[in-house]
Amino acid sequence: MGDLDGDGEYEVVLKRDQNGRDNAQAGVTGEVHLEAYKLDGTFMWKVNLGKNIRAGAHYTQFLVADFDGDGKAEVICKTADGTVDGAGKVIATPPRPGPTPAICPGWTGIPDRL
Ligand SMILES: [Ca+2]
Ligand SMILES: [Ca+2]
Repeated sequence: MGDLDGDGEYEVVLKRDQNGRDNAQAGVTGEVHLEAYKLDGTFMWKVNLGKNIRAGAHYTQFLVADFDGDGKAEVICKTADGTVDGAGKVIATPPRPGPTPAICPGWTGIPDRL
């Protein structure tokens, strides 16, 4: 949780994944999404981390906090080639290698890769 838009009320950021599997289990997993909602349930944005981020309970740790002190929370997470931002744009494209950390202004859902 964090105040993503700086209005003084918390929003919720949650991870939603499909067919998650631990590394001990072989096979392809589904997509991993980070989604932001107002406390009244209003949808704000979704980041689709793409097929190169493995789904499972042990993956995709993320942080929500006001890291730059401007009163609006950012979201930090891992991205990879094929990650789609909250505006529907692919932000991580080949040949940039592998998983890369990104920071996302919480009110936009549009991460910048670090
Ligand atoms: Ca807020
Ligand atoms: Ca901030």
